Amino acid sequence: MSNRLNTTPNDLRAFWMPFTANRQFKKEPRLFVSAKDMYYQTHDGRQVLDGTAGLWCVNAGHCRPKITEAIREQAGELDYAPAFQLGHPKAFELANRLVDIAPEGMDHVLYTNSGSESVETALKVALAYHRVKGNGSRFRLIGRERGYHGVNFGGISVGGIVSNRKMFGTLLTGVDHMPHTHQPGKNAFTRGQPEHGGDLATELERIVTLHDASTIAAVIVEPIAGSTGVLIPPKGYLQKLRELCTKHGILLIFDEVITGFGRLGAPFAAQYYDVKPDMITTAKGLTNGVIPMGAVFVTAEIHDAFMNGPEHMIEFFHGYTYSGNPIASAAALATLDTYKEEGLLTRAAELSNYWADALHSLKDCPNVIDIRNTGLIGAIELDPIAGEPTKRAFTAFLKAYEKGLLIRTTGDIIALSPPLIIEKHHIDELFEKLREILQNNI
Ligand code: PXG
Repeated sequence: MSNRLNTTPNDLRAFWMPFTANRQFKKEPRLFVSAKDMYYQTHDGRQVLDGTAGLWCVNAGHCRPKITEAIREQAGELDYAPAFQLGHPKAFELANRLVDIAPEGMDHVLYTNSGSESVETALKVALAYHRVKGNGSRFRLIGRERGYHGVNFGGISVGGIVSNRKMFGTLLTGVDHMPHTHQPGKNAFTRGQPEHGGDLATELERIVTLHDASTIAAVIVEPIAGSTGVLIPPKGYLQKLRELCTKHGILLIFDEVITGFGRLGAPFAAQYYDVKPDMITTAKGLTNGVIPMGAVFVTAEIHDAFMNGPEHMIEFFHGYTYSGNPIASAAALATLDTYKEEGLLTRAAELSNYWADALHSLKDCPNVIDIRNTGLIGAIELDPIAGEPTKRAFTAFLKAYEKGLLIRTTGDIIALSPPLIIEKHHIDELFEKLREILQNNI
């Protein structure tokens, strides 16, 4: 007898949803059916202000005509081209356009389909780079507690979120972690970079002393840790990491999957903080979240190290069926055009003071224990309900959705990252709604 679910088209059971409380959701579904600019429309006909740019990705706002049109046209002109040993013009054009806005020296791009794949790609490039340079003993990868680098095995190994790791066996070997930099006791309610914690970068020196630099390939960090609740780097922290990596011949990878493409008011966090990594991983805002695509930026030095041996030989044994997919490339080109035409890669810098004022005005709401911000990112940390961690923030999420506001929560932290087209009146609307929710003693 078949054990198939007796499904009808609107039955919700078959789809096992990602990072979702499936049973709660399916009792009270929340579906978006359309979107335009700053707003979603729900299945029950309500407008919801997008306070999170989807999942940190819709930087230019929703259903932007240029991007929609580029996808439509590309689908009718060249739908797919093999990615290995063949190409198509837009993938090359896009790589050049990306290199143009990247920090100086980031001269080459490898394509992926997601942030998780960008991370795996960067970690593999790091290991292979040392090997082609004759330093094959550099096999260790260093991440950080509370780091999020996607959900594949490399990413969860260097990542520092216990629930994303504990179910999945031994993970990658040869991985170590630096401590995270979140010190709410010392830094609560800081605007921008916290004063305390820059010295935590010297923990890398301790790890180097333990393992020896000759065994370490790369350090990977998010310049701002997003998924674990918006942890802004303390003053001097990233500079110190750079200094130590250079001193010990270790590659520094910035995972900019959320900070890339204008979130902080510069194209990349590397530019915003004026610290140059050896690789940058990206996805999300690359195509405005519309088509899955990621990119890994590497320096000429890394790229050139592989360009040896007979010319008919593949230099790097890695890549995806959809690397540089034509429709994704067209979407990304149109996204970059939109960012450029509307000044979106630097717009967060213009709005960040207004944003910070509105955000920090919630300081007096009940149960708010910290507020932090940079660019168009904000976080409100709530005091967890005793014995019921995450519940207070999840309640805020549900109430916000009812009130027509999309927020994101992680643990008991509310994270905000609106589309970069946000106007001041949207900022007012967002924080008025949030104040009403928080004042109600959730
Ligand atoms: N690195 C970083 C720094 C990320 O933030 C990934 C890698 C993985 O990307 P993909 O495309 O494989 O999902 C991410 C993803 C949130 C949230 O609300 C953050 C992410 C994804 C979904 C939700 O904090 N970041």
